[in-house]
Amino acid sequence: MNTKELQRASRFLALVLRHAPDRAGIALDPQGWADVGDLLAGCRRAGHRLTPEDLRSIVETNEKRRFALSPDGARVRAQQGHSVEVDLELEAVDPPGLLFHGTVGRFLPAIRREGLRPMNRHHVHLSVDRGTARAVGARRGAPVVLTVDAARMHADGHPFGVSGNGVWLTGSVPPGYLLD
Ligand code: HQG
Repeated sequence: MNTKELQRASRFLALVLRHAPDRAGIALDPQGWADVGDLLAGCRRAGHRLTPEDLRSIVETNEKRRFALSPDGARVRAQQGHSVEVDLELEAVDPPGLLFHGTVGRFLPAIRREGLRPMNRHHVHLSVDRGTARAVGARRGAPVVLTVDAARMHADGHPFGVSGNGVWLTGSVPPGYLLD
């Protein structure tokens, strides 16, 4: 596959492994893993002629490390960002004192009122640095970076997890923990 085909295949994999496994005619296990053989067959049926080496290359070169292969290479899953029900079995971990969330101005009134909600995903996504949060917000327009008092949230009993690709995840952020 050339670079362009790999990029298209990578986008298709994100769709299948996070949101719509039926688009490749496969099912995910409860932890979000897909059998590599089934997935590649499903990709072929959908017009993406991926070899196992193409898949490995996508997993290894993806700029956000969106996907992970199981240690034996037999299964693959998205590291975060799901809308389908999966249990990523994230360990509860102590977050850094502050975490950041990138959004856009038009969402601020609702965010100030309700706090950050996971919307279509399973978790609110938070970043350790402002730059990453700014880039996340910039997907939608002029970015606005919100600062989350993660230390106080954690002390108050809100669990946090961190995905294999370094995205901090929590169920929701009540408005009182937004510092800006
Ligand atoms: C906003 C990408 C109104 C929230 C990125 C965001 C990230 C509210 C949008 C990952 C709200 C949800 C996740 C409220 C939150 N009222 N709007 N109460 N609470 N929002 O895409 O964080 O490329 O589900 O600010 O890099 O933008 O997919 O979340 O704007 O890591 O790998 O509702 O997706 O990674 O949007 O992005 P999303 P996100 P990938």
